[in-house]
Amino acid sequence: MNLTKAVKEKYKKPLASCTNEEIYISLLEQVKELAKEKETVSASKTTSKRKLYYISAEFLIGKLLSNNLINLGLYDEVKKELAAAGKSLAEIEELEPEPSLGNGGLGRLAACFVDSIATLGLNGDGVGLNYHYGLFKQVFDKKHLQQETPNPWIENESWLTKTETSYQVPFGGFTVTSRLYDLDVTGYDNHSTRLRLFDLESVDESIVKDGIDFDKTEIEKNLTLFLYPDDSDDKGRLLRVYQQYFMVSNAAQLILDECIARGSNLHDLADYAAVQINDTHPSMVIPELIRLLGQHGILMDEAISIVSKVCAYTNHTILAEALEKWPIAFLNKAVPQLMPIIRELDNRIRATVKDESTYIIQNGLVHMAHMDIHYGYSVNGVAYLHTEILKNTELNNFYKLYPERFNNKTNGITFRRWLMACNPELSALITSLIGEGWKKDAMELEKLGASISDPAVLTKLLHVKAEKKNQLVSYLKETQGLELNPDSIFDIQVKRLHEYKRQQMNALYVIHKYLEIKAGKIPKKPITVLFGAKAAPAYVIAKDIIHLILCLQELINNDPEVSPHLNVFMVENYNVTLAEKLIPACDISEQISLASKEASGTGNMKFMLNGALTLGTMDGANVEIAEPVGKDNIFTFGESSETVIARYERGDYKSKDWYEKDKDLKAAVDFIVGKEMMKIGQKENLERLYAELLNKDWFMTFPDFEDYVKTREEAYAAYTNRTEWAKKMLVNISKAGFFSSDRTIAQYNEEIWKLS
Ligand code: GL4
Repeated sequence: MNLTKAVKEKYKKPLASCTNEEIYISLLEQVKELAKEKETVSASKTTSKRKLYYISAEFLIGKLLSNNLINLGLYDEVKKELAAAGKSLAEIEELEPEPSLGNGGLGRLAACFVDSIATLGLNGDGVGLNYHYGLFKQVFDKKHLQQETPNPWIENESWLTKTETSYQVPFGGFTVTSRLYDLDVTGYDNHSTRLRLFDLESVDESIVKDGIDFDKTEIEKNLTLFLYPDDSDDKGRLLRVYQQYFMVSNAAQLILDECIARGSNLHDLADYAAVQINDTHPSMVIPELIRLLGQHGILMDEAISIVSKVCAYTNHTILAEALEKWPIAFLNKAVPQLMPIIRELDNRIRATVKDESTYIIQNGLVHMAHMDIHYGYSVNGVAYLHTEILKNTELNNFYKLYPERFNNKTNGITFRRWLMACNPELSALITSLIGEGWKKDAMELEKLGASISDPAVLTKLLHVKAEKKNQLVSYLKETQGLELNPDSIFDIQVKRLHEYKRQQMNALYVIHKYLEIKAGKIPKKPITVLFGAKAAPAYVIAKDIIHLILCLQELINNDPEVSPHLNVFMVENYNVTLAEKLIPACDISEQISLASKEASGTGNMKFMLNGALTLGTMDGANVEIAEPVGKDNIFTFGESSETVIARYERGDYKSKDWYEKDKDLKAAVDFIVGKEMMKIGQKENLERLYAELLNKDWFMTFPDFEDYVKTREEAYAAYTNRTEWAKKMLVNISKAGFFSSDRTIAQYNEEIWKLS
């Protein structure tokens, strides 16, 4: 790429005289062009007849400029060219709006997967929706409460390319016309694929008012306006059904069109297509494909058998709230054409299976996951422990029916974005030690083990960490006005706000530490506790937890007795862009979910890869991190998933009993409604949270509190021995190779998709 020449042609002036906006637009055009070329080359190289369609309601892709430049091998070159003209690539990157087309881990996983599909040169596309607004922008108001505002990302110049493809999508009573937009996804080193995002041309952004409110009944104007409209009411839930059907009907039409064009007679569809159903949001693709095959003259028996060889399902959670069950009345209203097919699918199960708990339709509700499991050929969990819990507990009734369908695919992350792009300093150090091979074969990171006793390497590693901390300090100062102490331990918890992830337990620790310092017990090393999280707009307790943290921030950082030793910050509007700055700067990675509840986690992997040590429960992929790094290089605590599951089964958890027993815990909990907090915070929010913890604490923070405090102190003590700590960092980095999404995708391909 020759940027100087490109801007000369476009703006008739030298690079040095262009504004950052002009350069950004030029770069975007150039990169799009190159990605498209790679796309054509990749497509012509593809040998497999079977093509993967990874259907997902979320693709949390994040900013694309620097990632694309890295994948195209142009990053250093462009950076130098810009620097020579007195321009900063970092400043230009800031201009790009982030496409936040996902809520959290599930959407980010889908984005990592598309990157790996491209990198491995697999014949596959991602298929989803082109939301005009990503997940809301989070704003903290003067009362220390979260407010939500719209988060637009599509500008005149964007990564999207409008295509000629358009379909009719029939709903009960009306039909809409779709439009496909493609977004080229570059893989590392010479490959590329596409994200195919369907939109509705009649969407009207002007119906959004008062934050993120809009009329949820005007489907033709709102269908692709927002990622997951607030589903706390029935109108929101019904809109979700419309969105999901719009997504899968378009996907199914696209799949059949493409397969026919590539030579399928549809009877042999399974030779041409594999569909991965990412969580239950795309589940209606099963009856929709059956319906469309029927329109092509294929009878029900055969259509069902074809679709059952095409579709595979990934389960991402055991939380009941996320296992979708739609009222029959909703489906009858939105997609009446599907209900007879769904009934037929259910009747076939009723005729052959005794266990009623597996039926698709129960008590007027359609269980989407049940349909996926009966009529898909594969069911996978996303980490070893999660899959075991599915098999033995949550989906045990299905496992007994179809043991051969169940398999595990432990999640992974793309090392291009989560190391090469966000931490070039660490990447350079790694490359200087073991060469470039790790960029394509992440398992080569193991070679770092040879440097474990090399003091020069350990010093360099600590330097890189210090540099990333300094960069974060400047960034948060400039963008959010936060004053962090770079010479403190950075202890970070960033992820969606949810009670099972237990940010409230971290906050209780902060209170405990504050009280200790007030009582004269000063930590050896200053501590900075960082939070980043959005709470779903209708999730009341989650918002109360944010309120608690913001109040603690106000109290602690302004207390001259405490703030030299302890600081607390909640960054505003946590998103992928911020994650890319926070993760490389982290010392201690908080992964403290209640054992059994975090299906996998992927943040845990990103932190480990960047040399942070995990402080975590034996949950999700933490279990698989703990194993290779060994107990000296991770800080684990808390009850096991077996203990937790057994306690839920007994149903005898009473948080008050624990509160009465543990005086430190009691003091921390009482502090929430004490006079210091009441001066800063809102009585209603603090009292509600206090009552929730004392009377319910559904995610059992109290039983784990004591061990959490003890283990956290051990981690802080270990930090003071810098050489030993650097060794622990290096072990973590060297054992991170398994968590590359390239490995995950290779396994999906070998064991589920079988593309070639
Ligand atoms: C999630 C899980 O909560 C998370 O543990 C997992 O890493 C992620 C990707 O598999 O999927 N499930 C849902 S729902 N949202 C998630 O982030």
